[in-house]
Amino acid sequence: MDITKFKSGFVSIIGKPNVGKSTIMNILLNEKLSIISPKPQTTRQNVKGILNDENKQIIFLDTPGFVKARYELHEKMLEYIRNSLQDSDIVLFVTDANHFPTDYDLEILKFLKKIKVPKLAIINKIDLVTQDVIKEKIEILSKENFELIIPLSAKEEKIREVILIAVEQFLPLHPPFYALDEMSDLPMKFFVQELIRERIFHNYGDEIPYSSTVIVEHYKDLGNKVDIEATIWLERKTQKIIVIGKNGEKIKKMRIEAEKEIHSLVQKRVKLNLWIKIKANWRKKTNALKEFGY
Ligand SMILES: Nc1nc2c(ncn2[C@@H]2O[C@H](COP(=O)(O)OP(=O)(O)OP(=O)(O)O)[C@@H](O)[C@H]2O)c(=O)[nH]1
Ligand SMILES: [Mg+2]
Repeated sequence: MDITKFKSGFVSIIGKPNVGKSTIMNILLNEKLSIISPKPQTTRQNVKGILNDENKQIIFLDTPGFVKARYELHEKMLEYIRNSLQDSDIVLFVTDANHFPTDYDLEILKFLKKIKVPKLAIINKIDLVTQDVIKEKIEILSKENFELIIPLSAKEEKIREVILIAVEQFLPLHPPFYALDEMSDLPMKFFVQELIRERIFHNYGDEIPYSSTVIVEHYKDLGNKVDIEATIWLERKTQKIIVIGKNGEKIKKMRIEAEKEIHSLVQKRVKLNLWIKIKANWRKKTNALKEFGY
């Protein structure tokens, strides 16, 4: 490693909900670090993912989708976005070819005008539109101050190289910020909590995913297996009945899926015990949000 030629920096991934920010970060890292779901507002906190090789270390920050703050939880989510931008060397603005430009896109673009670091735009989900539509979106974005505009589909694996080559051009010369074997600075409990939350997003409709949050109380590594105790916090008693389902079948299906996901992550047998508790209107309460780690 030639330290004088080493490049390292922070790359914030910013965009409205559901455009594929987390999907793209996972592809870049070759690892499922950030949870993904077809529903908007899946990511609620910044998820750091570190990419290491012989001549560079890129620290990606997946952020929550930009929303209008309707709950205190949303205020926190916006704070995560602002924090990520403070440290960033490069901004990766992600949008979708099938909806761009929405009001949220325009608001983010307005906000990004003030950010002085190099900005790259990704138009994701081009698999859902025609060539003409892609051209039209590129034209709109070319009026903004982006170094590069990259139309792509995260459904195609080869996009990894395309994005990495683009990012590397703007990465500053700097020694690595983190140990070269680190992938994230977040604890295992965080990833387990997120995988359970992901399964809630996939298994329940309406307000359940939004009214729920997960706390991992115990994560015991027993060598060849892990024992986990986690609580799903909901806002109302009626939601508890929905989450459990007839004869407990809904929650059982969800738990088994979560165990599978956690197994892929830790490569050990997983025993997951789930509890359900209620905290009325936790999304609007400062103390509850703090308690739940937001
Ligand atoms: N058709 C298509 N779907 C995609 C593409 N990229 C991502 N998706 C899907 O879009 C949905 C949202 O993806 P996420 O990665 O969770 O989006 P996000 O921007 O992180 O969303 P938030 O965390 O809610 O802000 C998922 O169902 C993905 O599988 C793409 O290129 N084409
Ligand atoms: Mg996300």
